[in-house]
This record gives sequence, C-alpha cells and structure tokens, in this order.
Amino acid sequence: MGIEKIMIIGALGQIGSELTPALRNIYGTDNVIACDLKEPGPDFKESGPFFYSDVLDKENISSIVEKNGVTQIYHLAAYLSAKAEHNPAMAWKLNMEGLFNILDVAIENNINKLFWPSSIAVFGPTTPKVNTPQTCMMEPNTVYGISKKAGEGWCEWYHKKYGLDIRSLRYPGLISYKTLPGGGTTDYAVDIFHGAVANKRYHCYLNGQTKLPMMYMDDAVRGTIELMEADADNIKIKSSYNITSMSFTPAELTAEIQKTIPEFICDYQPDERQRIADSWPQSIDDSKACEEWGWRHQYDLPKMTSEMLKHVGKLQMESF
Ligand code: NAD
Ligand code: AKB
Repeated sequence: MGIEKIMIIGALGQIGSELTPALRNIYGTDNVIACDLKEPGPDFKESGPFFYSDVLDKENISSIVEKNGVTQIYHLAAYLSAKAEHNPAMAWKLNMEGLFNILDVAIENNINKLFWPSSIAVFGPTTPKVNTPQTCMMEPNTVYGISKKAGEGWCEWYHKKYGLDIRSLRYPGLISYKTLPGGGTTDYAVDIFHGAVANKRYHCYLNGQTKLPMMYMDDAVRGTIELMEADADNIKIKSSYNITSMSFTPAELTAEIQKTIPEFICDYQPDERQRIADSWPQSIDDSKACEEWGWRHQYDLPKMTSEMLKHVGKLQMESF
C-alpha cells in the first residue's frame, strides 16, 4: 500500500484538535488534511494543511478528496446531545446528511478506510444501565441518540452493500483541556476543572449522583488510531464498538478534585440535560473491543483528574 492521505472533517472540535496532531505525528504533516467550517486560529493554521469546508457541501468535499488523493477519512462534524435538543432539524440535517455525503464520497473515490464516531447516546431508558452490553435494547430518546443509532445502521449497510471499510467507536463523555467541548451533556466533566482552578467553585447542571461513562482524550485518540490501524479481519463489529475507561458521578469527581484543592465547592442545579443523562448508561461493557482489536484504557479517575488539574492550571497561568 502507498502513502496514506488522511482527511479530518470537523478537525477544530474537541476531538479533532487532538486527533489531527496525533495523526500528523504518525503519517506526516502534509499527509493529514484538516477541514472545518470554522476559521482556525493562527497556530492551527500554520501547523499543516487546512481547508475551509462544509460537510453538507458534497461537491466541495469530493473535490478536496480528488485533488489531494485522499485515502482515509475521519468524519467528526456533528451536533452533540444538548445542542441537538435545541435545534432538532439542523442536528438531524448535519448528523445524517453529513454522514451520507461522506459515505457516498468514500464509495465514489475508493476510500480505503473511514472513521465515524458513534456515542453512548445510542442507548436509552430501556437499555440495561450497568455494564451495558455491546448488543442490547437500544431505544434512544434524544435527537442526537436517534441520529447516532441510525448512523450505525447506515454504516453497517454501506459495509454490506459496497464492502466499505468503516470503523466506529461509541465514545463515552470525553475529557480534555486543549479545546472546550461543543454542546454535550457530559461537558460538566471538563467545565468543572476550569471552575475549580479559576474560582474554586462550580455550578453543576447535573445532580451529584448522576453516574456516566467517561474517558480522557489521550485514551480516546490512542483507541481511535489503534482501531483504524487494526487488521481488517479483527474488526468484526461493523456498527460501532462499545469502549470505556471509567465511570463516576459529579460528587465523586468533586471529591477527587478536593484531594488537590480542598476548598473547592461544587453545587448542583440540574437543568434539561439531567433528562438526557438519566437516559444513558452508567457503565459500559467494552469486552468486545478488548477481545477483537486489543483495546485497553490507561486513565482512571485519579490519573485523569491529576492530568486535568495540571494542564488547566498551566493554561490559566499562561492567560495572565
Ligand atoms: P465538536 O462539536 O467539538 O467539534 C465538531 C467540529 O465540527 C467543530 O469544529 C465544528 O466547527 C465542525 N463542524 C460543524 N459543522 C460542520 C460542517 N457543516 N462542516 C464541517 N465541519 C463542521 O465535537 P467533538 O466533541 O469533537 O465530537 C466529534 C464527533 O465525536 C461527533 O460525531 C460526536 O458526536 C462524537 N462524540 C463526541 C463525544 C465527546 O464527548 N466529545 C462523545 C461521543 C461521541
Ligand atoms: C454528549 O454529551 O453529547 C457527548 C456524547 C457522550 O456523545 N459527550
């Protein structure tokens, strides 16, 4: 096989801003093309090829793929859960039409491999909440969850009909410090660190006992690349793999932060995101990912908390 040329759509988001440099380290800066609807900051712009592009503009995406000889696509552009509930029509359009455009561009241009992320949002109130299995009752009741479940079905269908090598992970809530999250229900687990470091205070929009599956971004980026580099024969699940690292409640995360910042206070003012969180699993069974392509998480709650406090603290020092 020749040199891979990788296109990342939604490269300026929470995942893309960390996945892009990680892929550039492996495949070479010029072989990883970042695309987004937003204008990048000067650092990102200077760090490698960038194209302003809208995933809903199929012709434009197709021409970038053709002109640059793209062989792999990572499609990350989507409306996340909380934002999608406020704008269901736009969320459905972006999450579904965007995916169809990429699936079709992939077929028309003989793309070798496609990555598209799903989410724990595919599960719903009738799903077993603890150690949620790979395959079980899935009746999501959010716009976002419905779009991710439909997306998983379409990925399987494109694989069956066209043999497209499409790989996917059901990410839990992702925790990172480089870019703020983009409108999800699990965002509190990032915001809380900024509140703790800046003001020693945080108002949490979920109640203290809401347990959700979470993952530190380093694990998510490494897992994504390992999935994409795994031997195709090992990727038996064509919808999307369960993966996880840890599960905790806001009260447990607060207690972990208080080990370093004892004065930190978190209070709880649940809003409409509580309903979304209550419909999702508390913990995930990721044994299929472990067995089939060797997934192992490296960050637990104490290790993630210590990394986040260190990096968020550094960012706040630099901003003075
Ligand atoms: P994000 O909202 O931080 O980033 C999305 C990026 O897509 C943004 O930079 C945005 O400008 C761009 N974008 C939006 N509309 C676009 C369009 N029409 N054309 C091109 N780009 C467009 O999202 P994220 O957190 O990085 O998530 C990426 C993917 O991972 C999404 O599919 C999301 O559902 C999935 N996911 C994320 C999490 C998480 O916790 N972050 C968890 C589960 C699944
Ligand atoms: C969200 O909260 O919407 C995302 C997700 C779990 O998909 N972080």
